[in-house]
Amino acid sequence: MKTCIAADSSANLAPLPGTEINSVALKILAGDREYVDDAALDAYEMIKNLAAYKGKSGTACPSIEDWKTAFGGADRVFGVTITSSLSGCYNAAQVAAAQYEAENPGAQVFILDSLSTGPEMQLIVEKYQELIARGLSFEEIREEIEAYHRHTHLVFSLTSLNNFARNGRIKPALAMAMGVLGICIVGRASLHGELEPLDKCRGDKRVLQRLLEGMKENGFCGGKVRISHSYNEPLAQKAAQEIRALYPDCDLSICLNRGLCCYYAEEGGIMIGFEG
Ligand code: X90
Repeated sequence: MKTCIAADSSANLAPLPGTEINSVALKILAGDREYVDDAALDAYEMIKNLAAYKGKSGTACPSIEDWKTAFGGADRVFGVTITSSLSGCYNAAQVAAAQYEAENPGAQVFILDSLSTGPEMQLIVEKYQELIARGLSFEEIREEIEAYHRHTHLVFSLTSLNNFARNGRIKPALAMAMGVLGICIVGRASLHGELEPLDKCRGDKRVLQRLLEGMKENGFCGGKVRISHSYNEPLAQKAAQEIRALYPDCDLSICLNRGLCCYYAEEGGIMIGFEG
């Protein structure tokens, strides 16, 4: 029996040869240019090009066909998507799941709406891997992942909300209030999977303090932590240091955002997924 995991590219997963994890690319669109968020994308080049580009830009979720391809002929598929409150990804994956099951009698597909993105999705994928390795049944994995998801959270700090506003994904007034250089917005993924601002902060020190407070408010007490950032390694390292100062044995890792998260989190943004 073949089992695979499918996650859209907002999970920032690097291609993992040999493991059955398929990344489903979102797209970033700017004028005639289309950036496919796959392993070949140079996200740094993309954000530099976009910063110089004056026209409209946007994003597009994967198609139903893209999802079906990512299911890769498996008998059991476990999927996870970016929040359905901000993207059509979950909807496309759900339709793909129903079609795939109808076309492949006996196949089973479960898709979790992460109500979040980035490193919180990474935690979900890692949990799927663990549950599959334990040899659990389809139903057991589904129940366990839903239970796990009730204890995973996401906090973030963003240097700009321009691309969110540009794409109608937040109220423009919120983005305008951020116009001041050097101010970051610290927020979290709400229970409904929306961007929930917590505070406006100036300077890394205050940003870190507020991120850690946000983690504690969501019950963090030394569980697993996954950090991703848009070309802000110093801030990611400082966050890791502060977390390890409190919890020396914390299972923590850092990675770069891929294209989709880089586009919305913009250069300097950082996201922290954690167990509460
Ligand atoms: O379908 C599409 O075109 C994709 C739309 C995605 C919009 C949200 C992207 C968020 C990227 C930014 C920081 C975290 C915000 C979390 C809110 C739940 C990451």
